[in-house]
Amino acid sequence: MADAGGCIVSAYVGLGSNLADPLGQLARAITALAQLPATTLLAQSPFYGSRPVGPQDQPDFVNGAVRIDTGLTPLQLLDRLQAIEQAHGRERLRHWGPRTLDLDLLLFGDREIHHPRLTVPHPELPNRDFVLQPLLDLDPDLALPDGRTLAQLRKSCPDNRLRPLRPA
Ligand code: A4P
Ligand code: MG
Repeated sequence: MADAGGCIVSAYVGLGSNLADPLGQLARAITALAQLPATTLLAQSPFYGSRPVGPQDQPDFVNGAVRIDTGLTPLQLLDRLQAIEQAHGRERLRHWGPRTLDLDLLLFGDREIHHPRLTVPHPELPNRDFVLQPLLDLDPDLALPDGRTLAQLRKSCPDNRLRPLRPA
């Protein structure tokens, strides 16, 4: 466990794509996540189609999430996620705009992280059904570090017309 801090933490990564074969992008990203050092891919959610949040002049998204155990630190993991995004041809053109692949670190154990490069839990998590539903598929009892359950949050978050695309 060369670059690990010594302890293994359960983390959740959200995946999104709305360009260049989104389903294929997510499938290849999950293969890349499974190959990260000091990391085990434990489970993947079903994939969902969703209406875009943000600019509406872009295609619908495909979204999903995975659960991993990792010995990487949160910033090491973020670096790895961004490297996978780059390898998938990610261009940062427009905030909340279209993208080949977006990997967000949603939860990192029960830690709250406030760093210039990284906020965990992901700040938009409570507002996004396309994040909450895949997380609930992975663990219906998940809660934020502040105690709010994802099941509660799911009931009050906006509707982005989620539709299951295929079983995981
Ligand atoms: N960053 C801070 N915290 C995190 C975190 N927890 N995980 C920083 C990942 N990155 C984090 O991200 C900008 C910077 O956020 C990174 O450099 C990192 O240091 P970005 O991916 O380059 O930019 P962005 O995606 O335009 O902005 P942002 O705020 O990350 O957008 P989101 O939240 O990723 O939302 N609609 C649907 N239906 N489905 C989607 O998946 N996604 C987005 C993007 C918009 N609308 C969507 C979807
Ligand atoms: Mg992002």
